[in-house]
Amino acid sequence: MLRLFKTHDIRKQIELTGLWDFTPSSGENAGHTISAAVPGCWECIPGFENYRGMAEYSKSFTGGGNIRIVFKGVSHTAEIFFDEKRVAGHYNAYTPFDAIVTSVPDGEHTIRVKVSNEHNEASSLHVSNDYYTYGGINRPVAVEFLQDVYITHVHATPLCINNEWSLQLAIGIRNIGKNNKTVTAAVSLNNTRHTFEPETINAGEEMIITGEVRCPGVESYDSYNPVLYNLHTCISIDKNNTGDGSLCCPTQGTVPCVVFCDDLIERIGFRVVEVSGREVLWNGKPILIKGFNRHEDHPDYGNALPFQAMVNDIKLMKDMGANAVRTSHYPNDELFLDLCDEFGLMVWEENHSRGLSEEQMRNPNFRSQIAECNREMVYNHFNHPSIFIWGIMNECENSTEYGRECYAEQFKQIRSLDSSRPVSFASFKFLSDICLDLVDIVSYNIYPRWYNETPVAEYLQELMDWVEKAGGRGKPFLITEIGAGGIYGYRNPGRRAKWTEERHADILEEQLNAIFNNTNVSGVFIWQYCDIRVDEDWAMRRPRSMNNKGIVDEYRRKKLAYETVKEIFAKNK
Ligand code: ADA
Repeated sequence: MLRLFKTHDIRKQIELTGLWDFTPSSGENAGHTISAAVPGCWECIPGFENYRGMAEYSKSFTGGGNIRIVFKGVSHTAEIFFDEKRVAGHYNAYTPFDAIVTSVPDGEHTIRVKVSNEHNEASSLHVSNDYYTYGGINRPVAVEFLQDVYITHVHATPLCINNEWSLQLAIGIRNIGKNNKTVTAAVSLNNTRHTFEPETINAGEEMIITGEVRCPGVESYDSYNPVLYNLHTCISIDKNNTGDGSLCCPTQGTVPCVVFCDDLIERIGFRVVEVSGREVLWNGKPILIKGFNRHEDHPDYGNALPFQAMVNDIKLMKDMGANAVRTSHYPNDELFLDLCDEFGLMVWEENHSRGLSEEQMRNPNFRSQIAECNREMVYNHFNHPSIFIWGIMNECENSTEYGRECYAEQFKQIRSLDSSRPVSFASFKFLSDICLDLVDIVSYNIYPRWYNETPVAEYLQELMDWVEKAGGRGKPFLITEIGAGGIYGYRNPGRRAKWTEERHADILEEQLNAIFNNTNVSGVFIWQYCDIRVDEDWAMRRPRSMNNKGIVDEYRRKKLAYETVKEIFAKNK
C-alpha cells in the first residue's frame, strides 16, 4: 500500500510490493540469490541481521509506453537499472524519488536496484549513529504508465481570508514527448470545480500553473476534527483531443466532457499555522504540544514498518494523550504521514541528520546531500495538513560560523520551497548556540536528571533566560527532547537506580511537570516513543545496543512511565 487513499483515477499504477530477487555482494552468501520482501530490510532476513554492504534486488513486470518507477525509499544508496540500463541514482533512505523511461516497447521488463547501506566517505548523513541505518528497499515501489504530458505535483496552500477558505495552487506539468502541447488543467474539491486557461508546454519542459481557488463551505482541520478533502487535478491536452486516458474526469461525474490524459489526487486539510509572540497558533488558536519523538524502528521489521505497526504506534501515542509526533531524525514514510493526517496528530517533520560535527558537515557531499533531502521532503510532503513545523539538522554544529552558514542556507532553502510553515531545529547547545535568531520557534533537547543532576525546573529556567539573550527573545519555546533510560522489566522498588523502570518514570514525572508548569513553554516531544536499535559503535554507551529511553520498549510493551506520561498529559490541556 502506497498511500491511504487512491492518488489516480486515470493514470495507471501498479505496485511492485512482493517478493524480489535478492543477491548480496559480499559475505558468505555473496552472489547467491534468494527471495526477499519489498518493502523490507535485509536485516530482517535470517542470516543477514548484521549485513552491512551492497546487494542487488530485481523484479520483472509487464507493460510499455512511458514508464515512471516510483521508489518511496531505498536504504540508503540506490542505483536503478531498467532492462540493464542505468536510469537513476539516489542517496538517503528516507525520501522518495523516481526514474522515467520513455517509449518502452510492450513486454516484460526488469528493474534492478543496487543498494548499499555502507558507512563511507560518500555518505554524509548516514553515519554511525544513535539509531540504526538498515539496508534494503524499505518503502513501497510502484510503476506508473504516463502519457507524454503528465502532472508532476500539485502543491496546495490553504489561505483563510475573512473566514473564507481558498487554496493557493501550484500545479507542475511536464512534457516528456517530442512535440509542444497545449494543456488545460482543472481542479475539483468538495463539488467546486475550477478550470485554468490553456497553456503551451514545450517538448522536454516542465511548467508550473499557479492560481488561487475559492473553496466555499469547507470545514477547517485540527487535531480534534481532522477533516480531509480530496483535491483532484486533471489535465487535457491539445483542446481535449489527444489523450488516451479515461473518457472523462471522474470528478466531473457522468457528464461527458473533455478527454483527460492524466490526473493526481492529493488530500488536504484547511488550516493555517502561525507564530505570534511566544505562541504557536493553529487556525488562530494557541496550541500546547504534547508529543513523542519516534524512530521508524522495530526488531521484526527494521525501518520498514508494516501498516498495522504504524497504526498501533499512533494508537499507543494517542492513548497516552499525545497530540503530536516528531519524525526524529528524518522524513517519514508517507503512509505514516497519511495516518497522522487522519488521526489529527500534528507532525514536526525533520530532514535527515543527527549530531553532525563541523568536520562531518565539511564532508564534500554534505551540503548537496542535505539540500536534496530538504527539497524531496518539502516537495513530497507539502500537502499533509498534519505537518506543522519543518525541522532541520538535529543537534548539529551550531556554535561556529560554518555551522551557522549551513543552518542559514537550509532555512533559506526551506522557506523558499514553503513559506507557510514555521521552521526550527532541535538545539543542544546551552550557552554557545549562535543560530537562534534564524528560527521561528526555539527548540531545545535537554536531559536534566539523566545526563546531569540539576533539578529540572532550575535547568529549564536558566536555559530559557539565556535563550532570551541569545537571539531567541520573545519566540515560542519548545522542548524537542527530554527523557531518561529505562530497561523494560528491570525493576527496583528503591526507585533510585538508573535504567530501572521506576527511576525512568520518576525522572519523566519531574521533567514533564517542570515543563508544563512553565507557561512560556509551548510544549514537549518526549524522547522517545519506543526503544530502538543503535549502530555498532554506540553499543558501549547503550545497554543492549539499544537506545532505551522509550516509553514502550522495542516490542511496544509498556514501561511504568507509560501511565506517568498518560496522567500528566491528561492534566495539561
Ligand atoms: C540526543 C539526540 C537523540 C538521542 C538522545 C539520547 O538529544 O537528539 O537522537 O541520541 O540525545 O538518547 O541521548
